Amino acid sequence: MHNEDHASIFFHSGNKNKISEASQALNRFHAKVRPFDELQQDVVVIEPQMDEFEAIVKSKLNQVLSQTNPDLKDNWVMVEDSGLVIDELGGFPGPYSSYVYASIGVEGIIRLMTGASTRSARYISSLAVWNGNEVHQFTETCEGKISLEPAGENGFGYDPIFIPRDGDGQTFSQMKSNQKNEISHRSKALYSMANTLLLPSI
Ligand code: ITT
Repeated sequence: MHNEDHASIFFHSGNKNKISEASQALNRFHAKVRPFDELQQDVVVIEPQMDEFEAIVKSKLNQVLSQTNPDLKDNWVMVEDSGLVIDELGGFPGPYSSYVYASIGVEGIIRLMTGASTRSARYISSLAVWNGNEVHQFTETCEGKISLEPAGENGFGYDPIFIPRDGDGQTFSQMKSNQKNEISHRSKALYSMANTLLLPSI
């Protein structure tokens, strides 16, 4: 059978990095992640301004499902909401990570952290998936700290300033993508899903 005929997990996200990380993470479970755009291109998601990742991601999934026209057959639909939570900044940027990254960037965060008494932080990934019957949600974190200055070229977003606790002292941007994927918040949420649900497999 041709690959395209197998059931897939269609991931709706405007962030290509998220889609490739998810695809890489679920490879070992023989599940195929494809951009939702391959199914339908005119779905518009307005990210609600809420404090809870779980509530945001639920809204995102409902918006996608209510606009989905093609028959999903055995395919699944997934969305994710993630962000960086910095203790010294009272949890900022949290659910506003995407907006804050676009406005002040990693340099802005480093400036805000000048003189900080603690640099502890965590990434959070919350995902919601429709498996044809019901919605399941998974949320995981990746503990770490904010570096003193940006370092590395890989990854995306806040990766140049995030040093995961379970790594070797390098920022996510200094690591190879498979090193990040072993311990990241996103992979952990995806692994929780894979260990709980029987994924559509290739
Ligand atoms: P979609 O909502 O369309 O999926 P997005 O990039 O806007 O794409 P979010 O609203 O979930 O996604 O915002 C998450 C932001 O948090 C993201 O843009 C990054 O700035 C940051 N972020 C999340 N996970 C990250 C990671 O693994 N590495 C670096 N930055 C991350």
